[in-house]
Amino acid sequence: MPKLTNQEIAGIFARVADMLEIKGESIHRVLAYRRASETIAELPRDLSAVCEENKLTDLPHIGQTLAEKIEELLTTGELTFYKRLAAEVPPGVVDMLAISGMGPKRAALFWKELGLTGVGELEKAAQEGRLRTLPGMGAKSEAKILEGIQALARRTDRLPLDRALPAAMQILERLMMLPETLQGDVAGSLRRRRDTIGDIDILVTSQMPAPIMEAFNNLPEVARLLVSGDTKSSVELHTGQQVDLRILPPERYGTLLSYFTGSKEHNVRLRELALKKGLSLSENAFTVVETAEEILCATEEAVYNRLGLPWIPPELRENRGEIEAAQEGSLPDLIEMGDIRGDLQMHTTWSDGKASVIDMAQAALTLGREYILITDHSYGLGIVQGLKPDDIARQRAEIDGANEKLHGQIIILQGIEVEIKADGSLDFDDDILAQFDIVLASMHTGLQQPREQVTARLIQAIRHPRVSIIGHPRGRLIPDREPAALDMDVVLSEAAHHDVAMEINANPRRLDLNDHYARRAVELGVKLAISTDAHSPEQLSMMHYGVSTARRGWIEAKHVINTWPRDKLLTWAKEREI
Ligand code: DGT
Ligand code: CA
Ligand code: CA
Ligand code: ZN
Repeated sequence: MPKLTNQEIAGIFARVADMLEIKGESIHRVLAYRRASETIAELPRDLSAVCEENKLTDLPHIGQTLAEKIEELLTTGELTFYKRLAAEVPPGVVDMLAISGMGPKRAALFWKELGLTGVGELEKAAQEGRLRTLPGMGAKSEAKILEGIQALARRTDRLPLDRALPAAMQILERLMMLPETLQGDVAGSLRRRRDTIGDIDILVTSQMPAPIMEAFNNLPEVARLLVSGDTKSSVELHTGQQVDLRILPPERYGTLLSYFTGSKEHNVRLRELALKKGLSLSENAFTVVETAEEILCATEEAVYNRLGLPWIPPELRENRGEIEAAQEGSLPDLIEMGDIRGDLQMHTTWSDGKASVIDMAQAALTLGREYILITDHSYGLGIVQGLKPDDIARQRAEIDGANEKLHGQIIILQGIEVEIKADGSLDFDDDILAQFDIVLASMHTGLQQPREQVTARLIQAIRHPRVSIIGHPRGRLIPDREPAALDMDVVLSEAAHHDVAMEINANPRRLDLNDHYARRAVELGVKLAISTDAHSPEQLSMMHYGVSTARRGWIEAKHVINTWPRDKLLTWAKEREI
């Protein structure tokens, strides 16, 4: 019997937690299983090895009872407790919890009142209008469940960038430390910095691949080998991620890196160009079609130059016009981290942030920022402790004090993330908004409004004379929340007309605007802001995710207001106000 993997055991505990919750058991019991499941899912080593060392209870959230259940699973492949629960709560009812907005109480309600035991049955019942008659339900919540089911069908198991990138870098670093390794890079969608990642691709060069393969296949993070050969290997990590490794000698690195960076669509175009020159292109080399003679490329520059092109930055390699631009010599001069001078969205203990104004400023200073805009939430947003009108002067005094202490090394500006209410009006009146240096406006609730309504709502905020920036305009969250159904061409045209900047929120779970809409924004003449939305000092370093997204959107420094010197920024914000 093959031993259960960490992911399988984590999955069983997560389902136990769900079943207990549907049964209405105490929240402590539910949480015990849920936390244990998270511990196991994120554990970078083999759970059975920990078990053999008798160290299960050293793991966070694993006590004696849970350790015994893990042992039972590892030795028998089954869990009596799970089987007993599964006999009571149908598995299809547990599956309903994957629908966004569905809690255990509702799942239990649909099961007990209507006898529904699966997502399919639930969908049918919603379409027939049978859910709205239940207590606490209505036509609106019924429609929401239908939308949730459709979103579920679209959902993939691609990883958010911030889960894949650190894992990949850690593995690459280990391989780079081996004496046989000469060069190495993360390739694939990660190198192109897509917002979600299918699998991790790692490339290294060496004259002696065998010891590197051996080391890779035996990394403690590796759960099992999927494919293994002399120069390529695919493994699955304990965290469930797949990693592909390729090794070639350094004189072939250019073609290797180019091929495995992709995208597939970009590669197809490169191969067409090669064929026109009588060459075939693979990960190993160019080959002259007539003579079968190989032409090796040690660098990507050499690959592109052979095709008559300048090197193309990885973020552009999606066959969205970059080949034509390269041929015409009109590739964009993409924004870089070094262009960023300020950060225009962050939260402090004045709302839901974890750190004080000065702590945020000091952290931003070490990252090289010249100025920051503190943008705590306005108080109307029910879910957080927000800034009230009579807090503003006190916060200003604190900011002035911090600025004095910092002696101009970094300048702290006072802003606000004012809530755009469901009707499009703002949480604060005009005279209150006038007290801030720069006003950022965002929507956090009611994002499921119909297209016309939510578009009109955002446009009303864009037209407001005090609003300079719209925060995370579409409101998506990766992987859980679909963006608002905004008519983005209308929104962006309006932003261009009123000279309101649109944010690229650098939080890797938002990346909103995404690459596509950032590019469209700039085409329509809209300015952008790239901001971290940090809720702690550590999160200020997420800026690079936003910059990569901007690069994928063909954005140059001149399009982004926080690359400007502070005076220019403040003048712009003032002049915009009517
Ligand atoms: P992912 O993993 O789904 O996020 O996306 P990628 O782009 O990392 O795709 P992946 O891991 O399947 O392959 C890595 C790169 O290798 C891909 O971007 C281009 C290249 N590649 C893979 N399969 C093919 C293929 O069938 N044809 C061509 N031209 N290139 C391929
Ligand atoms: Ca990949
Ligand atoms: Ca791959
Ligand atoms: Zn926000």
